[in-house]
Amino acid sequence: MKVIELHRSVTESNDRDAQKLNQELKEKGLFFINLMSAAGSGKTTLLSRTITDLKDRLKIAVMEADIEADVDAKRIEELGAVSIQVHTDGMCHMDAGMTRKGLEEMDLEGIDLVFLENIGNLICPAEFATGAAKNVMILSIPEGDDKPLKYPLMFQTSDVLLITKLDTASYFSFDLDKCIERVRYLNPDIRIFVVSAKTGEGMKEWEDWLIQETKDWKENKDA
Ligand SMILES: Nc1nc2c(ncn2[C@@H]2O[C@H](COP(=O)(O)OP(=O)(O)OP(=O)(O)O)[C@@H](O)[C@H]2O)c(=O)[nH]1
Ligand SMILES: [Mg+2]
Repeated sequence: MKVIELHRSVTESNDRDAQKLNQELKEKGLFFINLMSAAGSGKTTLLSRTITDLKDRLKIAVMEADIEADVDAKRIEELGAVSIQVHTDGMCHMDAGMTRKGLEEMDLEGIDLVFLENIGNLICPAEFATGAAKNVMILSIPEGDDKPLKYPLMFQTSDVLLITKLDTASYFSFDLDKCIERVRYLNPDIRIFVVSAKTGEGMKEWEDWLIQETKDWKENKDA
């Protein structure tokens, strides 16, 4: 398992670095998604299920960012997918320069889609662009339907929201309609999928979206 130590990028503008990386990835036709959520909301579980379900349709690689450990990258590697573990020197987010370094260390030959599993929290990752084509976030049902009120920037900077752990809905007083209304107030254009990575419910819609977006990104690579 490859583990890379990264340090804060010292550059004038993270936004500019992110834009440059985004453009380069477009030229290569490599679709790159920044996956964000609170710790333990189910990022690695969702990625594992997605990789397994799509193994005959998309070649997926994962960059696992954590402050310590390599357990998540090992979980992905066990599925036979390309993965790398990066450590962020104690920082609670990835920036564009760090992301670029991580990507450079990965063997991306033949890969269609790369996920960055960002550090688990709903605050810092939302403040730093990574160069990703799409920002995707997870809110799991046990976290509560009030999270859009408390962490609005995360919901505003995401292109897609996955409401997960649907199989646990009967144990929590999570008002799905109210939650979606709060999210749409912050971000009317956000795409929402309601899923369970455990039972597979709703996963097909999310996976169809991924297949289509990866294809569109590739086809527009010279645009
Ligand atoms: N019931 C249920 N449990 C889930 C689901 N998805 C994830 N979990 C559980 O939630 C816990 C955390 O899942 P992870 O995938 O490790 O979460 P994570 O967001 O990657 O965690 P960090 O990387 O530590 O931030 C595990 O016990 C999973 O089994 C789901 O859809 N339903
Ligand atoms: Mg994880």
